Amino acid sequence: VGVNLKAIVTDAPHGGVWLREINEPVEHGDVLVQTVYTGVCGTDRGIVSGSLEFARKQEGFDYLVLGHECVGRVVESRNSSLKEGDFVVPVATMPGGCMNCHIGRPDYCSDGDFRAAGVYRKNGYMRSYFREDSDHLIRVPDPSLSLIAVLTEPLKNVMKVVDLLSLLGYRCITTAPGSTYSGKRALIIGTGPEALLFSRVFCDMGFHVIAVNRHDIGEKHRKLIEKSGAFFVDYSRDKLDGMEFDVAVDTSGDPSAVVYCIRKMARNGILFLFGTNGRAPAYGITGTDIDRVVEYNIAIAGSVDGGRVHYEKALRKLHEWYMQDRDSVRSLITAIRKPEDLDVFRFKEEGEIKSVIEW
Ligand code: DN4
Ligand code: ZN
Ligand code: ZN
Repeated sequence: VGVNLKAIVTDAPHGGVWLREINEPVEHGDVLVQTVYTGVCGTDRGIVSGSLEFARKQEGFDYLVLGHECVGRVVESRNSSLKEGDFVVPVATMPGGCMNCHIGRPDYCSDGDFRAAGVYRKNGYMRSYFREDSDHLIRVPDPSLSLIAVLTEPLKNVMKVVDLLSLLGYRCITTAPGSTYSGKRALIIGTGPEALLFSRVFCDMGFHVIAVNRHDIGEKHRKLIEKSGAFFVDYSRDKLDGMEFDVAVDTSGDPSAVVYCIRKMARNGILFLFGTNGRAPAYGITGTDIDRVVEYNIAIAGSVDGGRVHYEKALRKLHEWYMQDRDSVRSLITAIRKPEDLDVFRFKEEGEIKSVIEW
């Protein structure tokens, strides 16, 4: 038994992208969800271009349905906590058999046996309907958030880093008086969607935030960064001489940017590595850099994905932003497209922050 669906599929890990009818076998899950919005990000583009080598099809399928950033509407539910018409965000990473997966934290999977919707061994959400277990669905508290809730998945990565910041902060006193981050400095490398989300969350925490890129960015883009309370600096022109940072987040995956961060860290600073770019050129780290990391107690931590708790925190954060100023959070979504517009997977439009597909 199966049902015909419209879906955006790829031939992982080789790439390519097609909109086609699929005959989906009946999946497990107590909730049937109609897809409403899916977000497109660099991961989708990497899979489509064939450069994300870890992408894999779901077992038994000759395609991978794309899509991990999603908002859907419940059309049928056998679970009392979700009812028809509710908007939901699916938790895209599915646990395997290790202990971290058992406690619901597949983002810390210790043997690689997890599955990630739209990326790794599990069909994603870029299809008209999908069936899911209610434990993997988070209810959107207010229907007016249905569009911006598509930012929940990218924002949950930021919320995990915020948790890690407080964990690593236990090493010594790293906060300002009153246990706030007021006046502490944060450096964000990059100006893409993740960088903008990091900037805004860190501003909310009281940090003085500088987001950098190695070239100038458009006026509109810069205004958006400034609206969140952060500053933009083109660090190919202004090296930020004499400035040190308590926290830095790299969203570029570029070794030269990471070495730059190390050289910019203040004593007891924490550097998060978040961006990935296997194709970026090598860049040498020096003995002086290592001396600084040691002498200054600099913590360097990689962070990937997030747990259900971070999806929930992200949704609450989006709600808070929406209540403060609905236009500024809405302006992060720069294009709404149709499933037929497959070019969105091949090109990043000038000025794009987040492109969304409406189903
Ligand atoms: P993105 O829009 O590609 O962001 C990368 C940003 O870094 C862009 O603004 C780049 O600018 C900028 N950039 C590149 N090289 C440099 C450099 N040397 N100095 C300063 N800026 C630079 O992607 P995103 O915002 O969606 O995601 C950010 C990163 O996180 C990507 O590497 C993703 O693969 C990764 N990611 C990780 C997770 C996870 O760990 C989840 C989602 C994404 P320009 O080249 O566009 O001008 O779970
Ligand atoms: Zn993504
Ligand atoms: Zn695991």
